[in-house]
Amino acid sequence: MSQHLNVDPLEELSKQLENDHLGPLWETLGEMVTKEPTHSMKPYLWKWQTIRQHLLKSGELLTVGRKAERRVVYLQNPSLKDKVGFATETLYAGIQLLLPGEVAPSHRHSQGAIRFVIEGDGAFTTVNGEKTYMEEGDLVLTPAWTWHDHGHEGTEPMIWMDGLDVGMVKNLCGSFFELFDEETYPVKGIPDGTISRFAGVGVRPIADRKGKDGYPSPLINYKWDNVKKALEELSQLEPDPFDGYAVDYINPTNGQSADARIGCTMQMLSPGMHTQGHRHVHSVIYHVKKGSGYTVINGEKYEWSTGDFFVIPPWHWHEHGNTGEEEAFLFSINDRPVMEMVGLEMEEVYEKNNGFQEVERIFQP
Ligand code: GTQ
Repeated sequence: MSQHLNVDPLEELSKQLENDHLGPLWETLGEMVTKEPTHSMKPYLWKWQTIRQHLLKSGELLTVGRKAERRVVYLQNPSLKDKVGFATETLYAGIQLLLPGEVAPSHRHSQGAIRFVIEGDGAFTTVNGEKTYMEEGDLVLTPAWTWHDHGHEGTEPMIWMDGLDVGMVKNLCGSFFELFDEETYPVKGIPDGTISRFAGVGVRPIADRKGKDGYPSPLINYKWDNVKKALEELSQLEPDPFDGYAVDYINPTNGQSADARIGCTMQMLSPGMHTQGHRHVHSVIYHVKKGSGYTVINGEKYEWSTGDFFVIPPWHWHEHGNTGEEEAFLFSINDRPVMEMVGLEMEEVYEKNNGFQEVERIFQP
């Protein structure tokens, strides 16, 4: 029968394969093994005033304690809206508010976390019993599976950024969480003791001679004054073509990334500086510590000023410009440590048009 002749036996096979939960690679190879990174994540920018306003409102409506363990408003990338807490496919950023006298109780999780202090002082974080005070611009680590709680001995609201590898851990199905039996973990030693033991004096307790892989980092607070000074010194030298004057936060015992999986970087752009475009596999969440300027991402201009957050997806062209009168400081977290660990990191320089993209659109949040 002619009907019989019309059936393509190969199509028929594909249908049968589907029924038996198998697949024909001759049809899908290009979709599975793409020529370059493809994904649905898009860039986005959040204005500081919007975030801050909602965060302060949450401060009026709830109290931090055992019921609401953390008061945090987090970035939800609209292109990843079905994935809770995804700013990129691998990284999360929250903005946390702690009021004087509040205690955010002790817990631990398999996600690594970093804090970058935005406003206020007098709050502290305790990491496995090491207590450290948080001042504006400090980077504080609470590495994966370390007990941590936050408290506030000051008089003004305290706001900081939380960076966690939420998407990475979610996608790798490795999330664990535990509450500590008591509200806070017992404090050992003197507050900020890890700063004197590990922050750049060139000495190390002999007990740390035979560290395993050096993680978690013993140093848990990277003070802003020191980082700022390092950048000022660096600015006497040639800038990096793509990032201006930039430093990575490192683990003093092994020279690697401060957090094992979350890369942390601070960069300074001089007034008028416009960096060259490039793209890489790792994704980035930026927080504008200070200044105003823009970042062009795949032809779209994202204009930023103090406090804003924005994200750069994997394999997207990007370049930065400082339009302010003073130095701009950009703090960022990235998943480069993992991309390097698994051998996936790649970088390409934008060569066309003298290294600057054509701006086709201006982003409106
Ligand atoms: O302060 O421990 O933004 O566990 C998300 C998860 C903050 C924290 C966040 C957390 C914390």
